[in-house]
Amino acid sequence: MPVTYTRQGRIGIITIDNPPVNALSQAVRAGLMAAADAFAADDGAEAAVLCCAGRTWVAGADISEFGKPPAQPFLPEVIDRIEALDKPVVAALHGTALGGGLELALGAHARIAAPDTRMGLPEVTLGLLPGAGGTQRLPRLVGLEAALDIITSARQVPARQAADLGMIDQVADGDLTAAAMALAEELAGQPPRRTCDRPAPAAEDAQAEVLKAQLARKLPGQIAQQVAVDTVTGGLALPFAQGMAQERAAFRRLMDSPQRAALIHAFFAERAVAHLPRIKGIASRPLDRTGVIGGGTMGAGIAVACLLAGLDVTLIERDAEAAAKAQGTVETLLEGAVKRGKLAATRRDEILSVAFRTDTDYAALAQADLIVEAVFESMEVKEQVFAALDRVAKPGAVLATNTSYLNVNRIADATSRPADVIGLHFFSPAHVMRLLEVVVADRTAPEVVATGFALAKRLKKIAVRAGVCDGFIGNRILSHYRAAVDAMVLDGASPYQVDRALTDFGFAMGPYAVSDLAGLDIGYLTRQRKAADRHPRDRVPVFADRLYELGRLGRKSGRGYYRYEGGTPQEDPELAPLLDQVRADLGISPRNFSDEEIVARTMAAMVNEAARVVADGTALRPLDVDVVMLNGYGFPRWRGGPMHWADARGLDRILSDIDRFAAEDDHFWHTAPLLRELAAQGRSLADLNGGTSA
Ligand code: 3H9
Repeated sequence: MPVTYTRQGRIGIITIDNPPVNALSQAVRAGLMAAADAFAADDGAEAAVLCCAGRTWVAGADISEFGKPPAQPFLPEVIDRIEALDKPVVAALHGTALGGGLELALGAHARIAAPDTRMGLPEVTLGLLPGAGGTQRLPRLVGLEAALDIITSARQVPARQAADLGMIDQVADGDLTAAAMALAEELAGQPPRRTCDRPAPAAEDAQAEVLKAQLARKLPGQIAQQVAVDTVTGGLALPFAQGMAQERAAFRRLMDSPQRAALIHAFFAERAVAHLPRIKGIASRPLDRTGVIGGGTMGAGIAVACLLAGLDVTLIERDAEAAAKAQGTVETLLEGAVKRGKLAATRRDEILSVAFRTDTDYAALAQADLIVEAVFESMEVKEQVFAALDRVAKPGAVLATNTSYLNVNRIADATSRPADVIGLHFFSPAHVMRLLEVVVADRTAPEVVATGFALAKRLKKIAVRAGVCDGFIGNRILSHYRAAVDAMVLDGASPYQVDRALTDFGFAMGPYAVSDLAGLDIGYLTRQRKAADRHPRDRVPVFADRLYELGRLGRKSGRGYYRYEGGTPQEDPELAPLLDQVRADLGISPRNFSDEEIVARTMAAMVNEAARVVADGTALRPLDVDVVMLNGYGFPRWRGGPMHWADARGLDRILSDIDRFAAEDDHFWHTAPLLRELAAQGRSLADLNGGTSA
């Protein structure tokens, strides 16, 4: 029984107990209806407390029911039933009161919350809007501006702020249940204060249009926020019941949208990546004391990520000067966290005096539980570092490399303890980016893998397991679609058009703006490294080499594909003649590409390589690829990731695109056998997301 009704004196107690997060499944909704009836019929009860067992108040509707046929009773009816009761109900909140959970509380007649409770309406992050009265009840409690902010930003409001806004009546100091019972005693016998009876704030169309325009600029392509603004403001001009009907209609429309399907796929995929059969039930090793080798951008970022998570960090540099520089970088990054309000200044001081130190001697790592190497990307250098670590690290220490493409098996061979070696591929800036590829080498021990995942959890990052290959999941796929993009530029497309077409598709940045940000030297050095393995038919982006040779290294030199006078990127008229010259030298007659073709080629290349990455086990499932591309490569979340996008577009259409492109270049374009097999069997990539034994 997920919902129970009991009574203590003259106070009825309705308890929801549906682990892990008390989601409002059909059984909970039915249970709440029955409990409301029981309370109404209980003549001994003059008020009730509605509370939740476990770690949190209701965190929302049961998302796993979305996309399936809806089952009665529907949540708005359940909340209406509670609100319509003629005896007061006090909602006692703790943990996270989110979505339908907060809406349930808004339908109660009073709200009290434990001090660390957080409340919000995050539905827009799932491509939805609050569909159980949130668009109509919240503005009646907190006013229009605050309601629109909370609904469109999806932010979680802390309890004290919620009390100041009028969202809740009280913050409970001390025991929540006792405080809720006391409030119920106080209200017992009084008529219930129904939120729906409060006057609606006036809504101004002009204000709504300004907000919608701001949201369209900030979140291009996303529809839920736009519909939410219209639903809040449109509904407030109507009587409550009609406002609710309008909300319901808008919610249903969004429920049927591909964006909703994509965003909910992303939600569950980000949780599924942590479920690995190979480490189920395996305890991780300790990871309180960490070591970082190398204090460049990456090493310092990793150190700061660990420090912000409360870990102890010793950072090793080659000499005192480099160590002082690394110390400075770490201090600057921490200062940034203080400025952004993420870290108290006193905590920063404490971290710097107690938890962080630099050293030039590997011996300082003798007690470290986990050591991450972030030195120059060269196998020789890494082998030396790991041989040295092997000499000083304590038995059982996890030895991790942050390489972004090198063979982790070879790095492990440099030690006498390959079972302790793993790849932990952070993304730059490491203290900000949420993705962590956990690269499992042939002999990595399961508890070392479990420690990689435990570290990610501690750092509040999303870990995805990857197999060993050049570039692992993300960079391998990137280098393939990047080749397709560069080939288009060789054949006549402008880098600016490519960037525009792909940002219009929804990417956070275009590939050439990304090159400028990363520095053109990075791509140049990669091409040099791979030059010996190059096939005569590989298309080399000679224009990128030319830019590098001209010292146009991107943002850091003020000029790359774009010019950066005053910091903002501007198209550079000198680029077109340079490209024309390169094409003439190569004997290419340039042609035009439509934006649609740019997207089709980029996506076909991405999906094709991703299918190979899944087929050879580098990624466990298609969903692992999606999580990597969403969190490390700026893929639009509302498209769900390349694998989800491929299913939505149809594998047949992608195959026919690849066949068409292969007719021109059958060296680059080879259909991944997995795509052909799935299409022939009428199956989708999502069919591979289920059980895996790896
Ligand atoms: C809504 O409410 C619509 C209404 O307006 C209208 C309806 C008519 N449902 O994240 P965690 C699972 S839309 C089902 O790892 P944490 C999750 O999959 C909803 N399952 O823990 C995971 O399962 P597993 C609006 C859910 O402590 C487990 O719980 N609400 C739901 O890091 C633990 O989750 C939201 O969008 C759910 N609603 O974070 C809130 N929520 O262990 C979504 C969680 O098998 N949830 N699960 O992988 C969250 O933001 C976080 O889960 C929360 C806990 C902050 C609650």
